[in-house]
Amino acid sequence: MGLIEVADSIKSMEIRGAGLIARSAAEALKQQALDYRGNDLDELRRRLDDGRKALIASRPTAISLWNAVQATMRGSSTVQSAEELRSLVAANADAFVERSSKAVEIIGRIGSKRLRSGMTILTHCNSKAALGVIKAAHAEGKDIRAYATESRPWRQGLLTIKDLSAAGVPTTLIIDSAVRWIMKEVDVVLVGADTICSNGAVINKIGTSQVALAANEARVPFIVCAETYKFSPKTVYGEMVEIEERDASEVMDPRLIPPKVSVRNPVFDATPAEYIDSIVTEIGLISPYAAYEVIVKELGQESIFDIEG
Ligand code: RUB
Repeated sequence: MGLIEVADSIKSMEIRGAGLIARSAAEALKQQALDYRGNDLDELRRRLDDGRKALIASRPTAISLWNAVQATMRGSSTVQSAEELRSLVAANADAFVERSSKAVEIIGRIGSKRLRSGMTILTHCNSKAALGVIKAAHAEGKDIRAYATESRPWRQGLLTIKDLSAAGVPTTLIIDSAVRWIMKEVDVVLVGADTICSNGAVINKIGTSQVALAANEARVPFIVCAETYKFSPKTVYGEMVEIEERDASEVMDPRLIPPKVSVRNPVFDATPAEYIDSIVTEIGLISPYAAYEVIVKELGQESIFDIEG
């Protein structure tokens, strides 16, 4: 798949989930670099810059995508030749993909310590990081079960139940509006993240904040599972996270919308830090209020002041 096809597949959600879109973007930039066989450094820079922009524009909310592109292009402004740039981009992309995949495993190991036999977990949408925790606990022999929300309109919950079923975890599917009713049977909520802001707010699939409210009311711990490249240097710099609104046709057939009626389809929302018990990352289990430190330590002070594009 060429870079533009990858960007299109991210836009159309054939490639989805904040971790996977980040890894796919890094790999697409690597391929773009390797596909250019010439020796013109400026030409290769132009191609990579166009590619970088197309990837970043493909989905606006997940900072994982932006962080992946930054990590892949790191150091590229100082290279002296096209060959050097090709090798640098390829090595950066490989390192990012390896680190990202390892992070999901480590999050599974750390997060599973918070799950005990007899627990019921509720998860929303389809997060590899959150499901990794549930699957790790199950693989360790813990007798746990899960509730998965449907996650309208895309119904990513159907992917979640398939994944948990394949791992052998007893799982029940519920519609999104059943969350508050079911919460009295739930011991812990585990969700993923697309972006974590410097003030500890977590941006994830639409409906996540409602799940957090219901969990808070029922005194059920709400835990976020996220790799450190889901933390946003841009928010330290004061930027607001753009919440993607997708086409209304994903919610209902436009031909059936009655006159005077409009349909909106915001696909992410923000859960404030006060509703979040903890965030499981590959560098450990942290408070949402430690988000700033994670950004500085893991993504580097310079990432905060180098936010072009
Ligand atoms: C997916 C979603 C997931 C996060 C984290 O939204 O909100 O919870 O991306 O996923 P969409 P992961 O389906 O719109 O991409 O843990 O797999 O990175």
